[in-house]
This record gives sequence, structure tokens and C-alpha cells, in this order.
Amino acid sequence: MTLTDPLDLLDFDSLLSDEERQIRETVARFVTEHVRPHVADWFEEGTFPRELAPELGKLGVLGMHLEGYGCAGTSAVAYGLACLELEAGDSGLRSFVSVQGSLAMFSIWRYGSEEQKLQWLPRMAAGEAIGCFGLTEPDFGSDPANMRTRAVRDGDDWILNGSKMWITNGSIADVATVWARTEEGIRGFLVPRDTPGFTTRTIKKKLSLRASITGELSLDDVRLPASAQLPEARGLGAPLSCLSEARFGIVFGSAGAALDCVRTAVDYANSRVQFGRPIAAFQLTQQKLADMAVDLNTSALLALHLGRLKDAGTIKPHQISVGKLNNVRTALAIARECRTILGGSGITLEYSPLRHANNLESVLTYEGTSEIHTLVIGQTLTGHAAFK
Ligand code: TGC
Ligand code: FAD
Repeated sequence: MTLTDPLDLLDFDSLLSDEERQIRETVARFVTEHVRPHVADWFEEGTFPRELAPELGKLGVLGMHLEGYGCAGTSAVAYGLACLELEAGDSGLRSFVSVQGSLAMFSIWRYGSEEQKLQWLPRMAAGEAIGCFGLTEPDFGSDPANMRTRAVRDGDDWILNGSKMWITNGSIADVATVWARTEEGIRGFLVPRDTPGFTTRTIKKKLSLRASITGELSLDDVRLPASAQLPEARGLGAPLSCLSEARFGIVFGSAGAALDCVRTAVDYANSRVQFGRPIAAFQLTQQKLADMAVDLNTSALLALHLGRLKDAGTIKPHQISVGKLNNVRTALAIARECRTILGGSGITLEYSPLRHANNLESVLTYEGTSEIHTLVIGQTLTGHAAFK
């Protein structure tokens, strides 16, 4: 599924380079062949198949915007377009790729030692090792500055105690990037899966992002060598800079979820007959479709604009907040509206919109809630940080 169709009202495709179009089409084909036939079952079973990780590695999307260490080093726009096509399949799939590439790998790539990069990045790019990123805690989500997880020196070693909540890939990861408070401020640590005192639990009974593993990390006197610390990470700015990377992917990804919903609704409206006519012929249905197509195309253009700013090296965090806030809430509204066009059929997993809508509830909350992004924009406008 691409934007090269009647839904591409503004000729979005003409703004892309040949390479960008080719990467998008390759990822779209992968999603059509390897994800669409199975994703409703994964969602229903509440699972993400680990076997998909090496396939995503072969596709080249894991850490694809990073340079070296087995990563493709593509542009930000190419990475964004890959996220768009992945999330057109399912937000859980894009989440897997975001967390692996933009959070776990990026934290090592940007803040790690050469030894840490060589140890982890090539295997993570290939999907042979899975990473996760532990910032949120049971009592500190929007406010990570007050985290309770602590790292205390013991000779050359560090001892970590605390817990992390809602961690994507947490219970299947081979390595966790864990953020903890030290006497010198917030620091990052790489915790391999089998480290004594480090345990994980999968969170069950989710109604959203079901085709994704979400876990809790517990650190109980976890002893780590000095070499486990990310040497370049100093203060909260380090994890927040990783979030900027992942939030950027969501700006594109959420437009992909919306695209899949609108496409599904258009197809359904053209084939479903009531009162002797396709429901697509009723003006009320056309108004819904037209409004959604306008919003979808606007979201895609916003994403592309932010991608060009990122590639130029000038993007600022509040601009990513504009994209995440607008595109996720737009996608959620589109997914719900598309479900209405599908009538009763829309409540089953046979069609994607309600699955996307349920997923987008998580996307609205993670990587900074819509309220937090609103306040980041408010701070930019007024100079007052209302979240403090
Ligand atoms: P504040 O004092 O504003 O900032 C501390 C330092 O960080 C810098 N900074 C950033 N740097 C890079 N990128 C950003 N987006 C940044 N935002 C801030 C800032 O300049 C400062 O640097 P310095 O050198 O002056 O120290 O921090 P604050 O404590 O007041 O908090 C600000 C706030 C509320 C915006 C921040 O805490 C926040 O964004 N909260 C939301 C937390 C969040 O988004 N958590 C996400 C967890 S990970 C996740 O959800 C993964 S889901 C993935 C998936 O499955 O796809
Ligand atoms: P809270 O911060 O308690 O917020 C509750 C409500 O209060 C929200 O509406 C919020 O906007 C509002 N609120 C809070 N503060 C303010 C304020 N100052 N002004 C106005 N309103 C406010 N985290 C990770 O570290 N790594 C992961 O991989 C990860 N994956 C996730 C996967 C899923 C499926 C989910 C659901 C979450 C994941 N998270 C992850 C956690 C996510 O980042 C947090 O849920 C999010 O940051 C919000 O934190 P919270 O849930 O503690 O909500």
C-alpha cells in the first residue's frame, strides 16, 4: 500500500527521490507479504513473533538511519517512509522497529563506547539481538526526571536497584538500555538479559498494541562492570534525545495507520450496497472520506516537512512535538471514523480500522502523551513550562 493512488490528492509521491520511493515500496511489499496475512492473529493472540526480527534485519530497517556497524545509513525521510509502511501494517510492528533502532540502538550508537557499539550494533541491525529502552517507571511516566531507579558505585562496579514499567520488547530483549539516577545525575547502562538480579515480566490483558510485547523490568542489586555504563550519556537530555528519534518515526508511522484505515474504508464503501446504492454514493459517506483524505494528506506533508528539516540537521524538539501531536490524534480520529463506515463489520479483526484505533490509543500515550506535547508547544509559545 503506497500513497500512489487516488488518496494521494496532493501528489506527495512527486516530492520523494527515486531512492525514497524505492525504499517505501520495498517495505510496503514486505508488509503485504509477511505481516498483513497474519497480523489479526498476532493481535488476537497478544503476541509479536520473534522470528520476524531477523526478517526485519534482512529488510534493513533496524537502525536503518544510523551510520556504520551494519546499519544502512539512510536519510531521515527514508526511515520515516519505512515507519509509515510498517505502521500501515500495525503500530506494534512499527513499535518494534522504533524501539530497536531509535531507542535501544540509537542510545548505544550515540552514547556508547566503541566496545559497546561493536558488541551490540551489528547483531541488533541483523535482528539477531533484540534491545529495549527502560525509562518509564511505575510511579514516573511523564516525569522521568524524578525516576527512582538508582545506580550506586561499588569499587569499579555499579549496583542498580529499581523497576521500569511499560517497556516495549522488555521481556524478550537480549539487552536493555536502563536509565538510572546516580550521585552525578541520570546515567544510562546496558543490562544484558542474563545478568543476576535482572528479571522481566510480560504485561498481559492489554486492549491496545496487542501485536507487541510490553514488559516490566526489575533490577534487584544488579551488579554491572564500569564498562556497562554509556560513557557519553550525561543527564536527562540523553534519554530525551533518544525519544526525539523515536517520536520522529511516529510522525510518519501514524500517517501510515491512517492511510490503511482510509483505504480500507474507501474499498468497503464502494462495495457495500444499502438502499440499492453503494454507501460510497451517499453524500454523508463522501464527506467523511473527503475530510479524512484532507487530514491524511496534511499529515503526510507535515511528516515530510519534518523529515526534510531532520535531514538538514535543523529540526528542534518542539517541531517533533507538533508532528507527533497532530499526526497521532488525526490518525486516531480517522481510524474511529473509518470504523463507522464499516458498520458492524468494523468491529471484527477482519478489517483493520478498529485494530489501528485501539493501537493508536497507546501511540497517543507513549513517547510523550498528547498533553505533554501540547505543553511542550505551549512552552515554546509562551516561555512558561506548565508541566513543572
Ligand atoms: P527539561 O528540563 O525540559 O529537559 C532536560 C534536558 O533535556 C533536554 N531536552 C531534550 N533533548 C533532546 N530532545 C528532547 N526532546 C528534549 N527535551 C528536553 C533539555 O534541553 C534539557 O537539557 P539540559 O542540557 O538543559 O539539561 O526536562 P523536564 O524534566 O522539565 O521534562 C520535560 C518533559 C516533560 C518534556 C520531558 O520529561 C518529557 O518529554 N516527558 C515525557 C516522557 C516520555 O516521553 N517518555 C517516553 C518513554 S519511552 C517510550 O514511551 C517508548 S514507546 C516506544 C514504542 O513502543 O514505539
Ligand atoms: P502519567 O505520566 O501518569 O500520565 C497520566 C495522565 O496525566 C496523562 O493523560 C498525562 O498526559 C497526564 N499528565 C501527566 N503530567 C501532566 C502535566 N504536567 N500536565 C497535564 N497533564 C499531565 N516507556 C519506556 O520507557 N519504554 C518503552 O519501551 C515504553 N513502551 C510503551 C509501550 C506501551 C504499549 C505503553 C502504553 C507505554 C510505553 N511506555 C514506554 C511508557 C510511556 O512512555 C508512558 O506510558 C507515558 O510516558 C505516560 O506515562 P504514564 O503512563 O506513567 O502516565
